[in-house]
Amino acid sequence: REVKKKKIYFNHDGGVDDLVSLFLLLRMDNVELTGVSVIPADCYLEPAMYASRKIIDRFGNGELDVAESNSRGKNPFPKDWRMHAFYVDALPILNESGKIVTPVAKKKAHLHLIDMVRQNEEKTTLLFTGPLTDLARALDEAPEIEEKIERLVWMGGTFREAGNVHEPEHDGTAEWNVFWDPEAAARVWDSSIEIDLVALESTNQVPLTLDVRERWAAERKYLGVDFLGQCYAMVPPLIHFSTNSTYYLWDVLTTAFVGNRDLVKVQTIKSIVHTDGPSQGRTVETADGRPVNVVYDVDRDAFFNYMTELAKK
Ligand code: AGV
Ligand code: CA
Repeated sequence: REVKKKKIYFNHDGGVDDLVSLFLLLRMDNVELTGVSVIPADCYLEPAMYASRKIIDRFGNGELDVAESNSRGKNPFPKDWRMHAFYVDALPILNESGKIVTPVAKKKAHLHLIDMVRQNEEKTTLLFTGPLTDLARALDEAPEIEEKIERLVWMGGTFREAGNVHEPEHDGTAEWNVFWDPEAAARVWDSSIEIDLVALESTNQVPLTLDVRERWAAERKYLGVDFLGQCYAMVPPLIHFSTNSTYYLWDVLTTAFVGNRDLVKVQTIKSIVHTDGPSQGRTVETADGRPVNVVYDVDRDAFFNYMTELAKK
């Protein structure tokens, strides 16, 4: 029996978990990817574009193109993190064929997004795992697409005191995807789009740990599981305590939520986005703020089973 497929447009920023998310989306039989675009936030654009196109070549069915973003942020990501896209792009699994077939889209990401939303009769779900700049620009350019957006599912923000930005002139209360372009997040908050949020605290139950790595190593005879293991070999796991470089499955949880909402529990929080000063990029709960649906609890084992089973298919 045919399952009804959700139409998903995916905009990501080339991190290890962004690229793993692309792979998993291609494996979901209840999802139809209508478009993919890459924003050079937590990555460099060229290797992230190559890696995305190679992942689609290897694991997709050859109908997609990938759009480049020309968006620029306010606060650049640390270089060490942006380098990760080079490592994924260089994986032998993605370079076996020696060529890239999936084309680069003619239009830039925000215009590509507008086209894909307009083109589809059905409403599109937007999945964003980097900053919201391309969506903010799309809404400015074509505000009428709002009605054709089913919802936005975003990895971004935190409602706790401690964020993950540790930079000069900042107070540490922001999450990076908001901090890169706080005004873009504020622009999207101003829209009437339904927002599902995987915030920083939503991912506390899904750090990268050694037992997870061992599981992927043990099952590496499956090409897709080997790919997960290779990707997560590039980033530091949680061992004794969490540091600023410890890796969580931030974007993969967000992507899994699109495929299977039963993995998590959500609660609605009203909030605003700080756009200036030492708290720029902070999302704060406020009585008269705009509602967002925030993931507050994850079935950790079900989540890891879900992503690993998808990888085996
Ligand atoms: O803040 C989480 C976001 C997610 O979209 N990114 C990484 C995920 O793709 C930024 C980030 C925070 N801490 C990081 C990050 C780290 N230790 N390494 C790389 N990126
Ligand atoms: Ca990301």
